[in-house]
Amino acid sequence: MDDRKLSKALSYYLRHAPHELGLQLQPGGWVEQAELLDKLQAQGIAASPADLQRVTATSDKQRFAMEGSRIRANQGHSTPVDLELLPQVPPALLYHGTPQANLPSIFEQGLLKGQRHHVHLSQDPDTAAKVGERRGKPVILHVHAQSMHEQGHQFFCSANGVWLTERVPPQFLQAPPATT
Ligand code: HQG
Repeated sequence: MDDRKLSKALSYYLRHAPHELGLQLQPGGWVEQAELLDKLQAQGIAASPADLQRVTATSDKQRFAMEGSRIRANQGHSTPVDLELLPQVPPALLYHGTPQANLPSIFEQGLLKGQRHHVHLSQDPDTAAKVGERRGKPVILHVHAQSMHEQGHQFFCSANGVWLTERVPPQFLQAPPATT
């Protein structure tokens, strides 16, 4: 299996469907690498410890982390798991890239987490643009994270530098000036 396919399989099983492999995530989202490899094998996915290590080391977004004999997805889960993140003070501004078509709903409801555990926010506009591009030409929203924090909203930062919060109400969002 090539690295991209293995990375996708890891994202799927470690973030969304560990039960489909018969895996139970430990606190922090960790699983034993050996157990994961055995269970992947049982699904017809042949991967070696070296494959796991390479995919973890080369993931463009540092999706996975290894610690001792264990591996986890750093963020992006939809399956219930306690990632043991500690609340942190966010930077004044964070960014979120999303297709234009989502804006009316976003400015009505705010940014919602959907299936994920949190709304995902980026530290810089370029990263937000890359996230938004997955779904079409993105608009980069400014999120007034410091004001949110001052008003009691909690922020977390994942091991791979994604800022996470429960919800962003519309009053903390700002769209860029229209350029036509
Ligand atoms: C939008 C990737 C309408 C939101 C990336 C986004 C990220 C609303 C979509 C990570 C809305 C959700 C997360 C509202 C939010 N009305 N649309 N009220 N609130 N939306 O994929 O942030 O490749 O769940 O703008 O790098 O795009 O998986 O979230 O367009 O870190 O490792 O609803 O996924 O990482 O989409 O991306 P997603 P996201 P991985």
